[in-house]
Amino acid sequence: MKKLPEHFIFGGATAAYQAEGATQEDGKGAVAWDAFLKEEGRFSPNPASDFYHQYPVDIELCEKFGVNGLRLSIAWSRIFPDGVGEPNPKGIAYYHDVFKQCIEHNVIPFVTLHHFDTPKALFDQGDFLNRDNLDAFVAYAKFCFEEFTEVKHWSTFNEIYPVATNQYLLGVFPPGIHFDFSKVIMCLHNMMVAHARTVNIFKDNKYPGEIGVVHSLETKYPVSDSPEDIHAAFLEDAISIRFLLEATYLGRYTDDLLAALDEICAAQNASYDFLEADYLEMEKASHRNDFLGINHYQCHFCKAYQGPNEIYHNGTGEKGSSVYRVNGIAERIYRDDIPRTDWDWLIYPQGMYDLLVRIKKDYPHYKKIYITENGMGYKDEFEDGVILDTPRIDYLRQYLSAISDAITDGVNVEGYFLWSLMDLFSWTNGYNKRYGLFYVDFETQKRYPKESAYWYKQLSETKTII
Ligand code: BGP
Repeated sequence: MKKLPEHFIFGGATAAYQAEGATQEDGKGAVAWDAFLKEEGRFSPNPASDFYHQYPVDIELCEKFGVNGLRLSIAWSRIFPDGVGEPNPKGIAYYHDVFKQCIEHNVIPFVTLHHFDTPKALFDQGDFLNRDNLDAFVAYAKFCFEEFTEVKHWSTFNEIYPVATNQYLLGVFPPGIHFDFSKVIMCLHNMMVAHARTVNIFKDNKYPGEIGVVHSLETKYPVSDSPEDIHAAFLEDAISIRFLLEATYLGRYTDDLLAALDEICAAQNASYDFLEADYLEMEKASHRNDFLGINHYQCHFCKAYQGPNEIYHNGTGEKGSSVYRVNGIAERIYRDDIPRTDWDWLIYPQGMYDLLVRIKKDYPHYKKIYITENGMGYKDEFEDGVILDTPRIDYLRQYLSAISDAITDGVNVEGYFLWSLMDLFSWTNGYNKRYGLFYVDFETQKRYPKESAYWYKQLSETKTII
């Protein structure tokens, strides 16, 4: 039987916009999602899991079920409704109380400053493509470090790669732009600069606690041994993983990486321009990250692809409907021997192990890793208050075993945050893709522990994966 370390964090993960609801309450400023979702007309971000009012219930459930860490984000527009200017006292008081309740219940808050929810006023000015908005983010971060001194674990950004690609490649996040690789690359770079500037301020001012960044890292493999497919996997890896790890841990991009970017730009008629001053800031930060947060759910098998760009995002759970083919980079291929969820996410825990071992090998000064998200989206069935989510338990068992193996092989992983603590709103999938340990009846907002919650509780108590 595999074990996890004695002082491991068995956390649950959430994000402000996906859990809180109350998007118009107590002076919260607008975010681009409000109008985007309204226009799409598929689903509403209210009331979501009503965490804005239900947090005492959720935090109590954490304590009861052995969840000793809660990953949550601050909604920037609750603190600064327009992103900059006068802070909103009600937003500040709200988060103080959330953190207080966490601490009283022995649940450590791990706080993300930005989880896909730039205030609309700044988003409309170009989000992170606009360099002025980097200043606004850094100022907001500094304000939080000085205000919320009870927080000791900070992440700057959640998932820079999905921000860039969902906004400017897939077009499934606002502003809904498709196939614009210049914007993708500049968004990745600029957010990494904002991260570096924030880390440097945190360290220069000696704020207490630790700081890192959360990256979504989906391991890439070639679908065959052909040199073309191996190169396709290399390119997919370069833009989605290596770019961010080099920015984080080297503070610059290697020649190999820049050559891959140039190849992608040539195929996609794109360009980029990185300022020399950015590298100074990034290099300074590259040895100051206290941890790397990894969100990892799936991996991809890549095949060389030349042809028209074609992406179809499966946002309904209709298995087999996903399409991903990007000219000059890769096509993603499903393999019959690898199971996948109804949303076509491949269940391949080896991808988690390979990723962890690679980080230790390629960036030996990484210090510490938290798995900040992992879990299984599933159409849970609710029968008389009982939710038998056996496939989810099986998924968790496999991925936690891969983490345990990586720890045995010398990777320093100190915690795991299951996505998600309770069922919540999924940006592009709405409410039928449930992830929670706790089932939420979105009508009544009542919580019900799933079978997986009991499984996770015994894991947290025994540190043994059964
Ligand atoms: C990550 C995000 C989360 C969450 C999760 C599950 O990318 O950080 O916000 O949504 O993925 O994704 P989805 O809701 O699309 O299934």
